Amino acid sequence: MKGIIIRGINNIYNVEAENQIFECRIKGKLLNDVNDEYNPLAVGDFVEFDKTNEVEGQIIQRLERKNSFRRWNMKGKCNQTVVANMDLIVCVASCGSPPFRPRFIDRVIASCENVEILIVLNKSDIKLQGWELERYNLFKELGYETLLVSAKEKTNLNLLIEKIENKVVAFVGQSGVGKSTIINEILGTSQRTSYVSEKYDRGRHTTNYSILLRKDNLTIIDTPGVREIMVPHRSPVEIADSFPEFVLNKDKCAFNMCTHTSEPDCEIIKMVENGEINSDRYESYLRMIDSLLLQGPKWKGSSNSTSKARYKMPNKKLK
Ligand SMILES: Nc1nc2c(ncn2[C@@H]2O[C@H](COP(=O)(O)OP(=O)(O)O)[C@@H](O)[C@H]2O)c(=O)[nH]1
Ligand SMILES: [Mg+2]
Ligand SMILES: [Zn+2]
Repeated sequence: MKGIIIRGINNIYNVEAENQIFECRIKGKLLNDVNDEYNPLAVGDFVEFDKTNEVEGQIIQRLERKNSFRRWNMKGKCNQTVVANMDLIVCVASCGSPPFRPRFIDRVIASCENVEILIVLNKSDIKLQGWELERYNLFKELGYETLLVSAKEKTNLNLLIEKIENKVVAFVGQSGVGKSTIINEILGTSQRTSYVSEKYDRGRHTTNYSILLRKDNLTIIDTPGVREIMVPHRSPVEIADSFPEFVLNKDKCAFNMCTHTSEPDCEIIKMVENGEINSDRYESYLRMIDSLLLQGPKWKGSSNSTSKARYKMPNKKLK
């Protein structure tokens, strides 16, 4: 039988097939051809499984992925797929509590492989001001779709629904930004919410596994809140390509595969220096490149780098 993984906890996967949910395990210890990741299966994966009884099964194979959202797993020192096969990533951020963190959004964008992205800024009842507002507006100028909502005051949730109808969408973002609250509002579910203060309770999350939820023509995957996100193991050039303002100007760099870090005659560095490219975006990029170094030598032009998928440019044209 074929089905889709809607939840996975401790190697037990809930697989939806023929309007029914089967509790499945992987047949044997390993899944064929899948061994270079922290987890062989993620929510959104299509699998083939054998029914062992009316409600249980054994997973034999993971079917080909059309895309994925991955991050670097520090503990496992390898890439981890958070969600597979979505039509849209909804990156949720908040105006405050926790503070607006644009560099987190930059990293989410760089972790998407072949997926479109919608940036949702929640908690619009708290006002975004000054440089934070400018930095948020920059995403729009760069061509990203953005939407300001408040789950608490139910502002613009109808617009959000319009943008995600008839799609499989994954909500990702820092813990506490309001992912589960938004999802509960629009699906009428009752996922656990509330933000455990990072200061007092590091590492505890209210949502600690991904889950696919449906209602009518809405399909939403809620993902665990994370404090930090590290970009998956990719080449620096691929990460640079997740910055539209770099892509647009990189032809003028002296080097073909310029990483815009220390190469001579780099157009991007020049543009940062003369203020044509936002310096915080560039700093954010450099931090990602630094984090690749911490991941070890494997990424350096490595031939076993499996990621061939290209970053998807925003739809709108840059000014
Ligand atoms: N002020 C305000 N608080 C919100 C809003 N949406 C959610 N919250 C609160 O933010 C906290 C974290 O929400 P939660 O949905 O658990 O965040 P998640 O970790 O991203 O799933 C909860 O205490 C919510 O009540 C909003 O629009 N405005
Ligand atoms: Mg949550
Ligand atoms: Zn360059």
